[in-house]
Amino acid sequence: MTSRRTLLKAAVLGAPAAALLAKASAAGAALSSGDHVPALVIGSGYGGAVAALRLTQAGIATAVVEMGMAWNTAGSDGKVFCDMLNPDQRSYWLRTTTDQPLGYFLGINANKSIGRYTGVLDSEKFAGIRVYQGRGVGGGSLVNGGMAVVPKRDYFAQILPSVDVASMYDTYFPRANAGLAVNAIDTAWFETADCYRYARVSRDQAKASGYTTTFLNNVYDFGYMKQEQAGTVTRSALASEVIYGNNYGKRSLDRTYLAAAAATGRLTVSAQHVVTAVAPSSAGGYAVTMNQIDTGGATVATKTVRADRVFFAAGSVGTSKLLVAMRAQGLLPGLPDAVGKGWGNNGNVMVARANHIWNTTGALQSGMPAMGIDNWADSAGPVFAEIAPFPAGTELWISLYLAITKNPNRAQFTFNTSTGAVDLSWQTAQNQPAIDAAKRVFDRINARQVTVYRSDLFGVNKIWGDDFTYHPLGGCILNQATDNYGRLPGYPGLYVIDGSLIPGSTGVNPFVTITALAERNIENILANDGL
Ligand code: FAE
Repeated sequence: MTSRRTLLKAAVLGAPAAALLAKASAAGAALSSGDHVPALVIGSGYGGAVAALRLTQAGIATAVVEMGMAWNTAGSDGKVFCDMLNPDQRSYWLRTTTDQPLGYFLGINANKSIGRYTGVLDSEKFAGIRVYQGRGVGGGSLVNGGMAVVPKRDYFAQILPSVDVASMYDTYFPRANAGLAVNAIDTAWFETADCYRYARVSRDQAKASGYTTTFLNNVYDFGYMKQEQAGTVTRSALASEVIYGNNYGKRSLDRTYLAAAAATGRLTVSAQHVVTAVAPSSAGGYAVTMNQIDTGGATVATKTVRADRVFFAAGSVGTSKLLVAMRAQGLLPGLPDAVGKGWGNNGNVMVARANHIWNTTGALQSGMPAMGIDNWADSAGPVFAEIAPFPAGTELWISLYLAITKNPNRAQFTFNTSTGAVDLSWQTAQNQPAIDAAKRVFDRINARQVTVYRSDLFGVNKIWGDDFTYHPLGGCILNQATDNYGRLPGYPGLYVIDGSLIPGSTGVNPFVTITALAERNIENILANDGL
């Protein structure tokens, strides 16, 4: 259990550290061809940020390479990020129309034209699923809902049986929560705040239908949110800002782990650099090739640098794609068969219900969810459903949920020799177990409340948001594709340290688990690998 003291100890670094990160991410700080670095980290999400902090703290100069932008410069509207009601080019990664998770309203396509730009949210399309991912210095922390949930202990033991559970819960989960600056909501305030009316309505209906609910910790500063509700600061979570970034209030990784790494003076960040190849170098270590891109996605330079150690932290999809391609192309031919396998969507499925006219959910809704329905103990279909906002700025009587289920289906990444791309075998039909589990809960709530599903938000006459995920996990599973700490066998100095290590499911929102596992693994690597 995270103690209150741990939560209070959480360190959010202020303006000076943020300025140091901006300096470490400035164009002049980027890698040049021919550079030789002791440690190179591919990607700046949770795994990458933990690696960057612990390596730099250990005295090791570390180069982070991130394909997305640094997101530290305001646009012409004075804001770094756009909101969800007025998406512009900053919203999506290299698309000309938005691809909103809830892409329809009243059955009509609600997407908009945007300029093609290296925006902050990627909707990466595979044959049977769209995978949403953050792009930028801070990875998924820039776009996510901030929910910081520690998985259930017995479920964690099931999914990662080779990991010592006691040390995770005694040491690494608390360490992750502190590093992420996780905070708890003031539950008395929650009961009266207009912006959480939607959550109270869903909570009361869940309880009346026999379900248990639980408060969720978050990295969004709830103290700031209180001031937003009181009207004393500029609104962010209360101004429909979430999945395209938050201008205020959110303690994303660029304000926590990465800022702390920059404060050591040993960090450089090469933003807008896409790693395309990693191979052993004849000079020792590894040659890492990358394309520097402009904001239209065009390559402006190709660079190759040498690194003694390389940490793959490009996320479940990014790391798996890179490693599968390197194996197929003969650059890392000895990677194990398990690389590319065991990918899952954390059982994600979304659904919405239509409330009665007297059950208003509120025109003002916090973008940061603070409560979940916990029906995980139901062996016939475990469900942990976050009560999600629908921050449209107007009353819509909608109750929205992101259900996390125990979908056992998994998929595999493979290199497609004819296209040169890496495919993911997941089929939309593989998400049926997630629908079945969620349906048990929401059918009952609908029956007890005499309400119905909305079928106009995920398509035309489509109840379930079953063809996308926010929670890609797996593809390079701990103790299968790597050793028990993320070392890639046969390639000393190559490590995996992100969500690809987790076998497809955490039973809760995943970033605390990814962070804690990264903390555990980097500690062992620093202690044993002669760094
Ligand atoms: P991630 O954070 O995705 O970082 C990988 C980084 O690598 C990205 O910045 C990429 O741009 C970069 N990259 C990829 N390929 C390359 C390459 N070839 N070269 C250079 N850079 C590259 O990975 N989780 C929660 O726990 N709570 C939530 O409330 C929550 N809400 C979410 C809401 C949304 C809309 C989304 C999309 C996700 C949400 N998640 C949430 C999931 C969470 O953000 C995700 O599990 C983590 O970000 C994954 O962390 P990784 O370190 O694995």
